Amino acid sequence: MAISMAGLCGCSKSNSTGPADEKAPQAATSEHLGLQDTGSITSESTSKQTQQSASAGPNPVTASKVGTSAKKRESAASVPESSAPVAESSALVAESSAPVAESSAPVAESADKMGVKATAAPPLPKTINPAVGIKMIYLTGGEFLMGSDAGFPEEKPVHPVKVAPFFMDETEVTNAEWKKFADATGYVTTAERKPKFEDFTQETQDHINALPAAERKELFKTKFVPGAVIFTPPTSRVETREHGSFMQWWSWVAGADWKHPLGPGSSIKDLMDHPVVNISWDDAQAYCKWAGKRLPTEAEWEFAARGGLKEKTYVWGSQLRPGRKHMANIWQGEFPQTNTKGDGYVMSSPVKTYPANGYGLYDMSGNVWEWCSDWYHYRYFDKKEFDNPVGPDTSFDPLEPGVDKRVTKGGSFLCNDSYCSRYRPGARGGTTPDTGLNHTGFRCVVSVEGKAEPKAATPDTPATPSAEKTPAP
Ligand SMILES: [Ca+2]
Ligand SMILES: [Ca+2]
Repeated sequence: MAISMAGLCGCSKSNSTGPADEKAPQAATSEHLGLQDTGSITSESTSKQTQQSASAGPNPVTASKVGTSAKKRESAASVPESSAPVAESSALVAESSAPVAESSAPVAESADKMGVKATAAPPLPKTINPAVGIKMIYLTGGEFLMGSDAGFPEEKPVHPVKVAPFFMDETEVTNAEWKKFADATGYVTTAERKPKFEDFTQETQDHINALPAAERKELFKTKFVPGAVIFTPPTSRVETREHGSFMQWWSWVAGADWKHPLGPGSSIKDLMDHPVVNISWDDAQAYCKWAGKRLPTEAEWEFAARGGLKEKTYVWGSQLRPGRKHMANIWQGEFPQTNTKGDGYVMSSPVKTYPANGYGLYDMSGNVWEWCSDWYHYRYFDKKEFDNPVGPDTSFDPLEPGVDKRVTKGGSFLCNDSYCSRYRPGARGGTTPDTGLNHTGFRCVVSVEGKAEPKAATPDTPATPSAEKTPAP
């Protein structure tokens, strides 16, 4: 299935009682196509979600709404210049960074602040495409404690993990950087392609085939068109805890893609330094190949996000707003209908707007979710894999059995402390790899030449179909 609501805010209050309540349903569901009356695309569980969300009244995007949102975003006030956060621990601090072609040391400066001796970074691998303009930060690797025992069940247990040295992009890949790739290769993203009938599950295909001819024709004409899944705030208060309620703030928008982040009428003209969005995992993989880089493993991503801090709640420490300062682009106000824009942005923000973490990496919390290379399995941490883990061989999310997902990390501008707190480094998300969403982007890593590298990339398809039953809460 080419379209999924997977990896949506993916959140609910942290005091939820069980897996089924903890994340917004992330289905490759029929709602995206307005198929509420025509059946489920994926699973039994999806079918239930469809019924519930249909009764809750999905909130379709209109052209005028998209235009309004785009305007709001363009006029968003910028956040005051902020200084680097003070790290709380000196452990595992990266030494230096190296831009694409040369080496410099902005992170060495931050290491010095923490009283850690800086060491020279090895050269970047020559395989990196010289056209790429994103500076890379060298991370020495090492052991850290992954996950969070205070978070959602899928974040547990905290367990020691070791990662090898690697370089990571200083920022999320921006629209300007993605444009270089698109211009050089002519690559067409998932969101720009017309979904194919065969992309859908057999159940859905059968259902569509059973429709009256006229209805079927209309469906193909209006819904089987390129697009992406876009956040569309409801105009009135909604019950976020209700199962399937996420459909009230997510809509399939025809014509939404990386160049039109909110759909027709929106543009990236004034967003070139914002993270590229509506990029599927498959798209990110294509970019990585062109750039001579790769997606980070979940372990690498979390190691990097923690910035040398040990088991801290946030990538900058223990307090959400130290000194009342906004440390990341998240959501203020009552999600999803009211955003007070306390941090300056309702939607994405320019990369580097908020302070870097202890390793000199920006937006490791919030702004946009970031793809990792691993398959998502909500109980993967039970295996406690230690040495350069690359994720499970199979994917499983109890909310959507049968839907294979890749890991996303870091949360987004939609994450709210009162509803979703997945901007924490231990938090995890999962999204189907062929879905573009307007709160999801990515950044790349590259291994150090001659050093150990995570074992072979995880397979394109999980080793076995997801057949696990949803466990009892
Ligand atoms: Ca914000
Ligand atoms: Ca991010």
